[in-house]
Amino acid sequence: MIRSVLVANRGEIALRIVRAARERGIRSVAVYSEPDRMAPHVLEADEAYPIGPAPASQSYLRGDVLIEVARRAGVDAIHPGYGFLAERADFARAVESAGLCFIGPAPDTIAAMGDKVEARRRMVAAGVPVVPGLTDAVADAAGARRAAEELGFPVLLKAAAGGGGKGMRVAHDPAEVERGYEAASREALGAFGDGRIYLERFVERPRHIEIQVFADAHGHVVHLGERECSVQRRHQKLIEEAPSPTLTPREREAMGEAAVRAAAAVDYRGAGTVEFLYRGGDFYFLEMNTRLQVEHPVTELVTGLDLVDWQFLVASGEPLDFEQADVRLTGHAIECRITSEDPYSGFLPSTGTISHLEVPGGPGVRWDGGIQRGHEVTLHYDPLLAKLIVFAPDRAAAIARMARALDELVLTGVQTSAPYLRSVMDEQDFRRGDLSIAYMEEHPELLSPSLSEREFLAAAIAGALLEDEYRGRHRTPRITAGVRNGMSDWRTSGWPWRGNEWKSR
Ligand code: MV4
Repeated sequence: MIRSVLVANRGEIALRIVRAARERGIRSVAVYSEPDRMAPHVLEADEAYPIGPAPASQSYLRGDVLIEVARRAGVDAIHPGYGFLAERADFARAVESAGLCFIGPAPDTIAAMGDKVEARRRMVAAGVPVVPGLTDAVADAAGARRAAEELGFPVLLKAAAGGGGKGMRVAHDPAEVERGYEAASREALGAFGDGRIYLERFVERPRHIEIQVFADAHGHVVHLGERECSVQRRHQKLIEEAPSPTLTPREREAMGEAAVRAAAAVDYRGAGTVEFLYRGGDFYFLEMNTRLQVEHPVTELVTGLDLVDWQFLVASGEPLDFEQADVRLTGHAIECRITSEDPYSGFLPSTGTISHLEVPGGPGVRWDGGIQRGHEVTLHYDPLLAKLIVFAPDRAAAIARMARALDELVLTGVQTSAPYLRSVMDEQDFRRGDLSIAYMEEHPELLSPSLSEREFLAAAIAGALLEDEYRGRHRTPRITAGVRNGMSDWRTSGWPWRGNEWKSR
């Protein structure tokens, strides 16, 4: 069994991994950039080492430094979390060359899935449905045009080295293909150092449904059901849920079986996700993510499995002690990503110091956070502050629970996605489960605050006064919670009580 692990990450996921290690009796070693010196993932780990200044390129992305720290700390394994070095085959190889265990699949699996054309070829060979399209990159704009005319319009030009939507262009006619080819190829070359482009038929208004897979080192592969991730903006997911609101048991089984075939075809090991586009009962392989994902908690809640614990077990050579038939999905889980972005200014990143934090609680509520009061939010890292996850017997109850939990949340000092997420919980299409990847674009009304500035200010004042009256006697009036979340820098006279009266209560 692994006895010690270096967590090559920061924020909520680093803390999540440190917690799992503690429960398994594994010594955890955190790393931190200068501004993260006092971050929760550092304080909760058994040991912590500095790795450099704030920019990720000089800290969390320094593979050589991380491996050196792992050696110095005498750990057995490195857990990369997500982002940063999690899907860098060369880093995984360097970790293994240093005689350490990389918690993830084999480096060759990471490399194969990182190349989208290669991944597609392997999936076709394994009998996994893919979007009609090419299995090779095209040579030039004329080649792209010929291929598009054969496939039929509209088509999507994609970067072979791609991911995350970079180097993607939709084309509705031959001229658009030629123009799109040049732009996509240039963008892909800039982003990935690889300008190869291939084509697929463009699937309009699909849903993004992904299957969690898990494999041990002995050839056993299972799937843990799906996550619906359609509520996203520019490839950043905002809400994820399990199960998907409308997938039938037969569709789930078919997608699950396809995902297991996909994983088996690349000798998968550990936690992985097979992404699909879904439309009208058809589904198509999109890509495979060879890491633990941000949204893994919704799967944990409906399966009762601890995925990080299973990553440790599988990396230690333990076999999965359950089979596909033992995997039962119960209830409904929803995750909301609390990000430091201002939904009412086009999701512009917001910076500042977290001045107040009250975390929601109660039954069926989970908070995976990496922040505390006094934490400074900068532009150096991605804006994910925390994940609020709820679990309830069915979807309607989960939505009600999420709305309640978001009302309880108090997070001030930066603007956050929370008020936007709260408004989604009341929105009719969301409530009906009528989702697609265009959901956010198709609901621009959610991008304005529900209160006018004047109402907002009046409510804030009333809220602050009422809170003073009610504190210690009743639950804080509901209006204050909603208002306080949008009131990052506004004070009556000190936060949020009048004068110092509260002290004498
Ligand atoms: C597609 C597609 C429609 N048709 N492929 C987005 C990034 C990369 N993972 C693949 N993506 C897409 N591929 C075909 N043939 C639409 C998208 C897409 C998307 C997919 C999943 C989640 C969000 C998305 C947002 C925009 C476009």
